[in-house]
Amino acid sequence: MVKVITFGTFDIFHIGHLKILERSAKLGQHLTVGISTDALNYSKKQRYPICQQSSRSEIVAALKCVDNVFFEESLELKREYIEEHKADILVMGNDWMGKFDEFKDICDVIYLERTPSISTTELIEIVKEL
Ligand code: C2G
Repeated sequence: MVKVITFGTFDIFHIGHLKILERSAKLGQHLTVGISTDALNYSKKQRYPICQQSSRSEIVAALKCVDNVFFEESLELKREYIEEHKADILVMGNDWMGKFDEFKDICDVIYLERTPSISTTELIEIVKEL
C-alpha cells in the first residue's frame, strides 16, 4: 500500500485545499494530513488562524479522501513525521517548490500545482472589504 503524507493549515477551508487533498490521495492508497497547530502558525506568521486547530482538523478528517490526521507541532519535525507515518510520498503545493527536497532520501517528494485565484489570505481580504 502506497502511503501519502501532506501538511497544511487548511484555515477557512476552500476549494484549493480540497483539490490538493484529492489529488494527493490519488497518488496512493492512504492519505495522512499533518494539520499545522495554532501555535506553529503564530510562530510562523505572528497571527493565529481564523479557525482553531480542533475545527480545522475535524473538517479535514471528515473528507472522503483523507484517512488520518495529526497535529504538526513544528516545521523541524517533518522527517520524524514522515518516518512515523511510514509515508512513501510527501506532497506539497508548488508554493513550497524545492523546500522539501532534503527528504528525497526517505520518500518521493512531489509538488502539485496550486489551484489558481483562491487563498485564505484573499478570502480574508474580500470579507474585510464587504
Ligand atoms: N493550496 C493549493 N491551492 C490554493 C491554496 C492552497 O493547492 N489555492 C495548497 C497549498 O499549496 C498547501 C495546502 O493547500 O499544500 C495547504 O495550504 P495552507 O493551509 O496555506 O498550508 P501552508 O500554510 O502552506 O502550510 O508544514 C508546511 C506548512 O504547514 C504548510
